[in-house]
Amino acid sequence: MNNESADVQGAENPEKLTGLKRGEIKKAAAGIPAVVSSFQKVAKEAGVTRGMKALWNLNKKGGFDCPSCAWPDPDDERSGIAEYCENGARAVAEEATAKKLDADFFAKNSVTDLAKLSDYEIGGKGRIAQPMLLPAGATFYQPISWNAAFEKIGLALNRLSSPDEAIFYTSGRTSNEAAFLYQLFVREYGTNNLPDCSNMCHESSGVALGESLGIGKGSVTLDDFNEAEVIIILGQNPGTNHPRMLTALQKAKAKGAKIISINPLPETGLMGFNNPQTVQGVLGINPSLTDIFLQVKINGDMAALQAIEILLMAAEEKNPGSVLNQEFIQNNTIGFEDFNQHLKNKDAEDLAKISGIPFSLIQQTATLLAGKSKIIACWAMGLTQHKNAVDSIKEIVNLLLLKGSIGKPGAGTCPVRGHSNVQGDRTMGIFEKPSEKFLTSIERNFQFLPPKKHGFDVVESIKAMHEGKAKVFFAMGGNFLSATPDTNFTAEALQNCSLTVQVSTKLNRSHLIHGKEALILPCLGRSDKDMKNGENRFISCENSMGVIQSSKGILDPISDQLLSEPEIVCRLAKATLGKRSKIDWQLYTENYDVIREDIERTITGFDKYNERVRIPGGFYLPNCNRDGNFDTASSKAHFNLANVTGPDLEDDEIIMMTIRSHDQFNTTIYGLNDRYRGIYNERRVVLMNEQDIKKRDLVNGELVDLINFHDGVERTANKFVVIAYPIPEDCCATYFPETNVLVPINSVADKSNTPTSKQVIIKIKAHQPVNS
Ligand SMILES: Nc1nc2c(c(=O)[nH]1)N[C@H]1C(S)=C(S)[C@@H](COP(=O)(O)OP(=O)(O)OC[C@H]3O[C@@H](n4cnc5c(=O)[nH]c(N)nc54)[C@H](O)[C@@H]3O)O[C@H]1N2
Ligand SMILES: Nc1nc2c(c(=O)[nH]1)N[C@H]1C(S)=C(S)[C@@H](COP(=O)(O)OP(=O)(O)OC[C@H]3O[C@@H](n4cnc5c(=O)[nH]c(N)nc54)[C@H](O)[C@@H]3O)O[C@H]1N2
Ligand SMILES: [Mo]
Repeated sequence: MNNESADVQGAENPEKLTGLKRGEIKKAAAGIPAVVSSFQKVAKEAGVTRGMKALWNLNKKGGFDCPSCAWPDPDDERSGIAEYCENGARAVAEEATAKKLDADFFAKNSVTDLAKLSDYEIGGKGRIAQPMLLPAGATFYQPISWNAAFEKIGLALNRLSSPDEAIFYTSGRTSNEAAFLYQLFVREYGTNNLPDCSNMCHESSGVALGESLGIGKGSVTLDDFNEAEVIIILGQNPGTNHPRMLTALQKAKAKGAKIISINPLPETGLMGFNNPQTVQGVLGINPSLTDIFLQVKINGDMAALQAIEILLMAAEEKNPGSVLNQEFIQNNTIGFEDFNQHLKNKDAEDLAKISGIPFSLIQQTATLLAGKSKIIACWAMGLTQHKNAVDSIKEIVNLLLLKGSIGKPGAGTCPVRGHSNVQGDRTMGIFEKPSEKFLTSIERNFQFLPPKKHGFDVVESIKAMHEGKAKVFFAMGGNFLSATPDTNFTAEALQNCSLTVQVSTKLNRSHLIHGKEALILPCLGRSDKDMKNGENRFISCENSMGVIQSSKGILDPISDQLLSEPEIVCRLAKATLGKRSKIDWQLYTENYDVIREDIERTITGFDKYNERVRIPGGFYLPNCNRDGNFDTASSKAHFNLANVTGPDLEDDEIIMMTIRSHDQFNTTIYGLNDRYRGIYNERRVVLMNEQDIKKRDLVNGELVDLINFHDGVERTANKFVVIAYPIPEDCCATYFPETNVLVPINSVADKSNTPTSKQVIIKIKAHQPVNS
């Protein structure tokens, strides 16, 4: 597995520790320290004036959409003072940084030297300022003109024996306009190889919701939070990853909603929140958010949900009509009787035990839910990145269906998306398995025959490159090497390619672990002005709740050699397809309205796109569930029958979840602290239960090695510090991407093929220094 030449994890000595300091686990998120911390970060990176200008326009109507997460802005309040959070400000600081990497920088720093740095150090280098080429065999990137770069890619693509030998990845920050053009180019070129970060993120939600409810997106709007009676939050850490959600939760609570949190960790934001925008928050008066905390074992969610459902069904039987919404079930669902029978064969107490949650708390939860009818369920990566993720999410749907909690105000599904436009990219057709309907629409509107054969998703792409079946890798954003599983295997896959191309804002490890030749194409970010013919152009995005709104950058780009993503796609298309193309790519680069007109013609829900996107606050896309309809084959919602399954752990095995610290955005590491969890200055840590530490004859603070053994391959991540933490037994947590080396390429979720990043079976042993 080891490839000597690749420093795939960073640092000559990837096991370099930075010096752990421990503090208290915080009782409440945000508050004044968060505001101070965000201002400091922005001022340091971008300078005071540039930084404040960016913050002032963040998430403001007419301003730019926060690049950090996909949580929506309040429909009514998206004006006046900007709505932003500490981590949104940090994401902006990263992008608005005044540090630029030009030809000089690359002439001084070889690829090998840069690869020795940690991800934190690489991320701190700055924005890429001009297109760069790494010629075959070279160790230094060299400047290249945009024309020469496009010509090189076009040649490489046209030289392949089939378009299916190329892979076109997308991360989730790409605008609707860029994404639509990108998939159009890729399909006219002739392949559906369009993997995206969704494959590693909410794919399981899309599959589960599509099959159960007929639409792969969530049904709630932000207003529903104001009417909800109960909000269940599973496998999500909003205090860090969607901080603005805490404001919505706080408002909901003020209106009487109860909050149930299901998580192996007592996450600070869910426990309490000092809203910096309220007087109480400033005074540090901490209203607890969670009413019932169910500290589930990793992947114990389905067991917990089924136990709750059994109790609800039993209560209904005792007192018919008092607990379940029989009318809803009768009129809108199929499979209820089978579901009822299925659960009758199970025992709630046994299930509670499997889930790790005391039965009394399961009973308390069922009692609460029995009397309520407006329930919202929110979830994120703690649910989607498991082998049985699709079934677990369908179990959430089962619960909502029992209560008739879909398609009415104050109730519904809320998969909380990650990247700020990951949902929009899918709507635009970034998908390796496009529907017939979508392809027909492309054919009708653009007079070419798009390929029908499904393409590769992320995991399939890695395997295809590894086997030599795919040879050119093109990434529209992201950091493929570090975000994907099985880092060493993925490194070999990328190194097998004849050409790897990264369209990027900032330097990352995917620029350093590369194909025979490699290109970096620097693009404008969300906060940058996109000037054309004297006009600053806007693009548009879709948030987690299906609202399309415009986003216009306000900062002067750090270099005049950056291109917008739509422009990059158009020039790539021209260089590759030339006269073969049926499309006027030049026109798109001149005027983004033309792109939006073509989106409107091709994709449902975008009527009067150009007009409505200019309305402050944007517009909602249609959502069948929201209207009480289910676009399944039967036109009904489906109950799903699943059985709790889990890995049988050997005595010395433990389940590891790979999570985000407070100081990172995915593979971009802002800092070395995880303030809310009381962990400072170190990322190579493993959070363990006291009993599990004892059982292995280890002690708090000891150095350990982590080992995974899957498919006959040993994967190791060495030198981590043990942290005793309130996490259930047989479970441990580490940070992503440091432990992606341990996530087996073949360990994926059923149906969605998502890597099981929250369910990695490992052994933990006292650290063995190399050469000893
Ligand atoms: N600041 C910041 N914001 C971000 C990101 C970031 O990296 N930094 N990333 C963005 C992206 S792309 C995404 S997808 C989202 C991710 O947002 P989250 O999903 O909140 O991110 P994770 O850190 O992966 O957290 C997973 C949570 O699930 C819990 N968990 C793990 N396994 C289980 C389980 O089996 N059951 C249950 N019930 N819980 C479990 C963990 O304890 C943790 O609280 O955030 C987005 N926003
Ligand atoms: N073990 C483990 N692995 C995981 C996860 C996990 O929880 N555990 N989470 C998964 C999830 S949910 C996701 S979404 C993926 C994330 O996977 P990716 O989206 O591939 O990774 P990011 O770290 O978000 O990408 C960061 C890079 O994007 C580039 N970038 C930033 N903004 C822009 C822009 O506007 N345009 C362009 N072109 N480039 C830009 C910068 O160069 C930056 O270095 O990781 C997945 N991997
Ligand atoms: Mo994500």
